[in-house]
Amino acid sequence: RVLITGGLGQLGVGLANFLRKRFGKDNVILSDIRKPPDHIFQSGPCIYSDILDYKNLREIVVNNGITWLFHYSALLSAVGEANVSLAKAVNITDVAVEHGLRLFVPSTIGAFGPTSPRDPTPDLCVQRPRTIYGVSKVHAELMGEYYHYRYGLDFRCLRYPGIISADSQPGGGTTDYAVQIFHDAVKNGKFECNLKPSTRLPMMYIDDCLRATLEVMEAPAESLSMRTYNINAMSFTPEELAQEVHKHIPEFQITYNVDSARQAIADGWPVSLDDSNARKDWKWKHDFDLPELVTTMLNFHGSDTRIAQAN
Ligand code: VAH
Repeated sequence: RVLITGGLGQLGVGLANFLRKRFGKDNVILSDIRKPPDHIFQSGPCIYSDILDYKNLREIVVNNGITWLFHYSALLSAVGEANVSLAKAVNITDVAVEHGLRLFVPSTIGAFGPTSPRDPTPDLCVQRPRTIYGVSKVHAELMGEYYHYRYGLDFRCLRYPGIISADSQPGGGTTDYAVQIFHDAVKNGKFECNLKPSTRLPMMYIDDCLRATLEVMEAPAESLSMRTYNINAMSFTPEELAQEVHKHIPEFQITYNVDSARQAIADGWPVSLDDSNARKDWKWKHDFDLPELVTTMLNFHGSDTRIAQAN
């Protein structure tokens, strides 16, 4: 059975729905330190644990016969800077080793920093992130790999680009603009962006992200030449995203009100990721490029009805 920590976050909800289709509703358990809203509670087993520590995680694993653990609880880049003490990693590797779990931990482009090669950023290079979020992700990568090589933990990790999803609110990240723009474009026909128009960042549609996560978890161990992989799909700027939205909503307007803290984070992140190892080892390939992303996101937000009304 599968446990997802941080299950109420932007990615946890999508991952639970995706894995429940694959493994059955009752075999995928969400846990979070926030109380699940009713519609989530009805979608399958949820555990509300007010603090995720070694003891209560071990109880959840033992009491529910967990074999796969997806550890998604984290504070994202921008909000983490406002709460450094809370953003420190919860160490779950001991529980995973003791119970022979296959452990997935998501990493991020945020695990790199301004001194990493930026375009493209390879899997193995200098990692000196300047956010506690990035530092905690490098810690998670190193701890997972240490436990793998020292104790045989079946640890797998993907460095995600900024993930764009329609059915969940952004969670305080630097790439959130690329999620919010769709809500605002359909609702108000305009959007105020908190990054500069020329800020190019790696991004990925959530369906590609969730499929990559399951594919690397199901890959035969002997096919993995590494335990932490970059995965890449597209890189775009707010200007390019706005131009693509404009093709669907002609009256759409973007304005800019730069948040200097987020801009400083974004300016230290990769422009694109070199994911050739993932493509070689477990046949990773993305499906969504920018045009498909925008069409899919706007359809989800019902922009077709808006365009129909406009015509
Ligand atoms: C953030 N959305 O912006 C997250 C993610 C790649 C960025 O880690 O912090």
